[in-house]
Amino acid sequence: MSLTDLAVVLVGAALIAWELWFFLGPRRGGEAAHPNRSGVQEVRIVVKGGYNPDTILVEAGRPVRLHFYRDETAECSERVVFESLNIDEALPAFETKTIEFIPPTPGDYPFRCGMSMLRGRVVAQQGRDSARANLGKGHHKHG
Ligand SMILES: [Cu+2]
Repeated sequence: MSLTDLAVVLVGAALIAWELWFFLGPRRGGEAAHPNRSGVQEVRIVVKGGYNPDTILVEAGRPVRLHFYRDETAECSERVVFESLNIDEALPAFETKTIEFIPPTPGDYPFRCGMSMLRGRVVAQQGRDSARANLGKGHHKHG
């Protein structure tokens, strides 16, 4: 094996590692919704060339209230669609649109813009403790 071959192999391995981190890593992150006094799990999401945060951790079977603030006029983000929940709503520019639903079962509830270019998801988990436990498993706490 020549030195060039070795370099190619090493670069390839690094790329694979990065891809694994990129696609699997962020899954463990996300922002946990904070339940208000009546137990509604609320999160504010800023829409600007994407969704921030784009991963929201909630407890399944409890109401979720997402406040989408669209901080741009770009056409791309003018609708938000939760296909699995039959939600398709307009997001007026520089306004907050509140979307409320109850994720019936644990699992992923993806959302996207009208053209599927911007993406995010609500991750519903069983019980609030598991949502919290999961939060701690981000990249900062390895080893
Ligand atoms: Cu779009």
